[in-house]
Formats: sequence, C-alpha cells, structure tokens
Amino acid sequence: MAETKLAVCPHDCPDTCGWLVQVDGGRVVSVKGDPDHPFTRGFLCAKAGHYPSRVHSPQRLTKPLLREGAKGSGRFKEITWQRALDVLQRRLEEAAGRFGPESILPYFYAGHMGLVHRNAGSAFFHKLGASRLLPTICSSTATAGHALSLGSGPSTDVESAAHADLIIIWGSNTLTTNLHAWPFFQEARQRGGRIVVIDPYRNRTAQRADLHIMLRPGSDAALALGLMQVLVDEGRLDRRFIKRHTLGFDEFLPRLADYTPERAQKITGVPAAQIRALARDYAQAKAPFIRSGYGPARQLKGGMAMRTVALLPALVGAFHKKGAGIHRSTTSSTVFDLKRLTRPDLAPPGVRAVNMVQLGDALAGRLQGPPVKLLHVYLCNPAVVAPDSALVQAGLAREDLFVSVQEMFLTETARLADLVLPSASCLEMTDLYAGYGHYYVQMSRPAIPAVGQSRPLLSVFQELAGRLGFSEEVFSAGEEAIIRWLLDSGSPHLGGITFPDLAAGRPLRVKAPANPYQEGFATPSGKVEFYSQAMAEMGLDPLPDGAPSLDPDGLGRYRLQLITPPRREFLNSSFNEVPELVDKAGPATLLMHPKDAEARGIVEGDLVRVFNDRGQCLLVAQVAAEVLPGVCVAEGLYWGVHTPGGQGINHLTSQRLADVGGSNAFHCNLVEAEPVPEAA
Ligand SMILES: Nc1nc2c(c(=O)[nH]1)N[C@H]1C(S)=C(S)[C@@H](COP(=O)(O)OP(=O)(O)OC[C@H]3O[C@@H](n4cnc5c(=O)[nH]c(N)nc54)[C@H](O)[C@@H]3O)O[C@H]1N2
Ligand SMILES: Nc1nc2c(c(=O)[nH]1)N[C@H]1C(S)=C(S)[C@@H](COP(=O)(O)OP(=O)(O)OC[C@H]3O[C@@H](n4cnc5c(=O)[nH]c(N)nc54)[C@H](O)[C@@H]3O)O[C@H]1N2
Ligand code: SF4
Ligand SMILES: [Mo]
Repeated sequence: MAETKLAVCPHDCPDTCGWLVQVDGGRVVSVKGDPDHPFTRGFLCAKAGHYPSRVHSPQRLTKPLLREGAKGSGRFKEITWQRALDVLQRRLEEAAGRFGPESILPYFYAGHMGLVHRNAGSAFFHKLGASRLLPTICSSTATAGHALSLGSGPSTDVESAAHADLIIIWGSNTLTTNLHAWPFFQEARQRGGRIVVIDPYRNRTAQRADLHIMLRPGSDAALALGLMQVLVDEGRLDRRFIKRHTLGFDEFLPRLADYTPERAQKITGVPAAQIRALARDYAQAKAPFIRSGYGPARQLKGGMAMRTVALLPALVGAFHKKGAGIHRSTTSSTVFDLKRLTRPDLAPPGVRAVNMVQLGDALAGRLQGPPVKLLHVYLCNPAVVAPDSALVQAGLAREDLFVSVQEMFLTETARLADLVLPSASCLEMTDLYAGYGHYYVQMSRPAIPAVGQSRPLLSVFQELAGRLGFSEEVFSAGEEAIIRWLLDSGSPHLGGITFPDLAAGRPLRVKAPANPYQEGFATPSGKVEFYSQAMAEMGLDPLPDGAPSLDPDGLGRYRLQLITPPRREFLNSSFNEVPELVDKAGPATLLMHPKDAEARGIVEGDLVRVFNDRGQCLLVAQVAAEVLPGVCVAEGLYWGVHTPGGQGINHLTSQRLADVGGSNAFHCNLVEAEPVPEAA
C-alpha cells in the first residue's frame, strides 16, 4: 500500500522545498511539492521530480569500495564496513602519528543541507586536531561585502516583495536558482509592479523581466555608483534617512561626483540614458525592492560590489518602506545553537585553517606546516566544483595522499579516492532543515530504509570516534537528541518552536521581521556605512569604488570575460548522475556575441576549444547578441565525463581570492576560444 510522507529537499538551494514523497514497499515512487508549504507552495523545479530514479539509481553506491587499480582508474573492490573503517582508522592514526594531525583535512560543504548531518563530522575532526576547513566556496564574500555596509544578520524577506512596485533582480538568475521567489515577484507585478534584471546575459529570468540591463561582469559597483550619482545630482534623496541612519555620506559625495552615468557607461557597457532612467524609476518607486544575488560577489572585487549595491536603498530611504529594502539571504539557521554538535572547543588552539577554494594549492604542498596526507571528503565534489580543476585533480591523484569519500555516487572526486563509503540520501535519515531563501524550518524523518549498505554521515563519524576512544556526548547522541540541543539556543528569533512542534514534520516559521532594517543596522556604528572603518583597517578603500574586476592572469592575452553560472537541470554538480537530466541539459555550451564569434571564425553549433593558462574545455558554441561583446557564458557544472573534452568548466577558473570574505571569483576569468577542427 502506497503511503505519502513529508520530506524536505536537502540540496544547496535557497528554496528548501517541502516535499510529499510517495513510498510503496520501501521504495520511493514519486516526489511532489507540498502544497501546504507557505513558501514553496507545491510546485517543484526541473530536478526534484527525478528523485525516485536518483535514490534508486543503478549507479547508487551500496557497498564500501577500496581502490584496486591505479588512482582514478575507477577500479575498486567491494569490502565490508568493518574492513572499510579498519582501513580509515589505520590511515587516520598513521597520518596523525607520522605527520601530525594537521596533515588530515576534512573537505565538505552543503551537498546535503540538513543541520545534523551537514555538521556531523566537525566535532570528530576538531577532536582529532585536524586542519580546519574555511567554508568559502559559496557565500562568504557576498555575506562579508553586504555586512560591511548593512551589518550581518537577516535581510528583507522575499515574501514582502509581493508589496513592491519595482523589483530589481541584481545578479541572481531567480527562475533557475531561486524559483520559489518568483511567485512573490509575480504578485507584485499583478499589482502593477515592474521587474528589472541586472545581469551580464539574457538568462531565463531576464527573458521574463520587464527590462534587462546587460552589463559587463565585475562592473556592478560602477553601475550602482552611476545610479547614486543621478539620485544626488537630481536631488532625489531621502535626506532625513541619510542624516539619521547613515555614516560617511558627506565624505562619499566627492568620490561619487566622478561617477557620472557617462563614466559608468564606459565601465559597465550600460548606456548612460538607461542608467538615468533606472535611477529615476528607483527614486519614484514607492516600494523599490532589490534581490541581491551571488553573481556580483563571484568577482575579485566582489565584496566591494556587494557593499556598494547594498547602499543604494539608503539614498531613497527604502529600508523603512513596506515591500522595499534588499534581500540577500535569510539566516534561519542562526537561530539554532550548533556548537554542542560541532564542538569547536575540542580543536587545539591555533590549529591550521585551510581555505577550501585553494584546495589545489593545499594539495600541491603550498601550505605552511605539514603536507596534507589524508583528505576526507563528504557532501562536496571538489574535483568538479572547486576552481583550477587541473591542479585539484592532480592533487587528488597524488600517490602519497589517502583520499576517503562519503558519497551516494561515484562522482569524479570519488573515482579518484582510495576508499569510498556509501552514504544515505536525505530520504533515509532524520534531519532538520533551515533554508537560506525563506524563514521556514522543517524536520524530516526517514521515508525509506537506507538503500543497500549506505549509512547516514552521523553514524559513520560516531563509529570512528568510538574506535578512537572519543567519549564526549556528541559521539553517541542520536539525531533527535541533537535536534533538541539545536533548539536549546535561547535565541529570541526561534519564536518558541519546541521539539514536539518540529516532530510533527510541518514547516514552521522562525520569528524574523519582514524588514529587519527597521530595527537598525548591525554595523559597528549601528548605521548604514558609506564610510567603513573596518575596510580601512583591512587596508582596503573605506569608500565605495567602481573600479571593475578583471582577471590579472589573462590581461592582454585572453580577451573574453567568462562567467560560469548554474544550469537549470543541475544543482551545482548534483544530478549529473541522473541520465534524463543530463539529456535534458544538452551539451555544455559557450554563449558568445556574434561579433566575437565572427572574429574567431566560430558559428553556432561549432565545437570550440575554450582555454587560458589554467586549462581548456570543449564547449558547443551558442551565438547570440544575448551578452555584450567580450563576454561569454558557460552554464552548468557538468561532470567531465559528460563533456566532449572530458574537462568541466572549473579547468578555466582561478583560485585567486576576492577582496573580502575569502571566496574565489568564479565569474572573473579571461579566456580565448577557437573552433575545433572537425575530425578528418
Ligand atoms: N565555475 C563554478 N563553480 C562553482 C560555482 C559556480 O557558480 N561556478 N558554484 C559554487 C557554489 S555556489 C557552490 S555552493 C559549490 C557547491 O559544490 P558542492 O558542495 O560539491 O555541491 P553539490 O554538487 O550540490 O553536492 C556535492 C555532493 O553532495 C552529494 N549529496 C547530495 N545530496 C546528498 C544526500 O542527501 N546525502 C549524501 N550523503 N550526499 C548527498 C551529491 O551526491 C554531490 O556529489 O560549487 C561551487 N562551484
Ligand atoms: N538550478 C540550480 N539552482 C541553484 C544552483 C544550481 O547549480 N542550479 N546552485 C545553488 C547555489 S549553491 C547557489 S549559491 C545559488 C546561486 O544563485 P545566484 O544568486 O543566482 O548566483 P549565481 O548563480 O552565481 O549567478 C547569478 C547570476 O549572476 C550573473 N552574474 C555573473 N557575474 C555577474 C556580475 O559581475 N554582475 C552581475 N550583476 N551579475 C553577474 C550570472 O550571469 C547569473 O545570471 O543558486 C542555488 N540554486
Ligand atoms: S532544488 Fe531547490 S527548487 Fe528544486 S526541489 Fe530542491 S529546494 Fe526546491
Ligand atoms: Mo552555493
């Protein structure tokens, strides 16, 4: 008899959808959206409907595997869990004994976002004294940049955008990456509101917007300054707000005077007339709302870009108007106390920290202290998603490095491993989810038994801890006990949610104001900071500046600015294991302007070699005036095996760090492209 169970999408997506999972005889038959979820409202993206075939895929890892052939050959033999954990325990003890515990590096991100399992390895590695991983691959530059102007903490709620009359989607491909925000934007439209998209290419969202402003990648600060210059020049300011709630506006004005729309046009490629018109619309709107996406942050001056865009609402006092403000991300997970689970206090003081976007360098021995001798990977696929893939893959393939991976599938990272441990899916474990695009939290229990011999992450780390004699309570507590600890945070924003409330399995809203900025700004001055002392102390320009981000490694030699945003059919590198989605996605493409194509003898449909000093990829040319000349777009993190040349897009991206926050710049890489001669 089929049964319907509540579940939550675990993927690293702001929407964190509520699911209804139909189960029959221990197998998932279908996954549908839960119509009772207040934010995600019962519809799904292109990916989640494929969950039954993902969970029960013939490719799913069901037994521990030990490498048999050469590294990367894909030849493994099946072993028991007992043997697998014997091997891992011995390798951990050996590495720690011979090279010191800092020679061990855990490598994980948010492949599964459940708070318990995502954080399940932290206490173990802290107690071991392993190197600490800095989690920079996604949001840290965006968060840091935004916080420099407005302070950290929650931003304006997306749901309130339904009351906006002008929505600016600034560097987010909402229809692809944050689909469930769209109905709130549509509601605003039905009330007469307009949607403007600011993006280097005519992405799916720009195609459905009222206006698309096409700019050069890395020029957002200049565009924001151009808009602000018009507001000042035409006296369209909320002077009362500026006086009461901002810091350093007067020091900022002489700098701003340089950024006429004509100067901004030179940097951004956006016509001055369009900049003037948008500034006027923004000032005249009763409730202008900005959806601030990650695009502008994945640039070498990404922090400056995020910070400068975040200042715009201050000029017109938009922070205090209903439906207005700026949404970057929500912080529902911060209402929980993670420390009792992650136990940072167990780590030895001063333990080495390794920036995860510089894994290539770390594995190439470019770290202070002992070489990395054991890498333990979970909930992440660095061979595909980390920058400078050639360096990362060469590092993973090092003969003297032991790599263990907890995975559901034999990803390109797992193929390079010495030991692969089959990991349970979200439908096979208990966890608590707090998304970053809305304020609902939800607990989910197993819908089916673990597939094959796969195991949830927590139980594996606990067994290893037991073998090493670690006796703290975190190494034996069950998921439900841990969820109770998480709730024990004392946060006023928890809104009184209790364990029995969560255990009912429905989404619950934490207590977050629709417009937190009405309660003030969490900056050092308590104001919106046009002048940032924190930046001055970091040796950075304390005032907003519009110099564009450019890849210094390719300057003068490579002439195309490459951006690498997500594709609809994949979630980062996940879903490359679902053949129907790989088919739907079609071949990996390079979108380029007709002038650039013509200059290189490239026509639509050609196979092109895209290259720079770091590597190359083969992509299929898509030629259209949907980007500015000099800019090109490769959507999607394809596994190498799904590309004609065997190399994914991160063969072209750099490990260089952005100005603040420690992320790299996935959308700031210069490349060249040439047709691949057809095989004779
Ligand atoms: N060029 C370029 N590179 C990028 C980006 C870009 O825009 N351009 N984006 C970057 C960003 S924003 C991010 S966040 C990173 C993300 O990169 P990753 O953290 O690697 O993200 P995913 O590919 O989503 O997931 C990693 C693994 O988690 C596993 N997983 C998923 N669900 C479950 C589950 O329920 N249980 C278990 N055990 N495992 C599961 C999947 O099998 C998958 O292999 O990539 C970054 N890389
Ligand atoms: N389908 C799908 N959904 C996803 C993901 C996925 O891989 N697939 N990934 C998830 C994850 S981990 C994250 S972090 C989010 C990210 O989601 P988003 O916030 O949408 O961020 P990005 O994907 O980096 O890029 C968004 C847009 O920024 C544009 N862009 C690139 N450079 C610039 C620039 O310099 N300025 C401006 N203004 N725009 C620029 C890109 O063209 C793209 O359209 O999406 C999540 N949702
Ligand atoms: S990937 Fe995002 S949109 Fe798709 S089901 Fe999961 S949370 Fe929802
Ligand atoms: Mo991300």
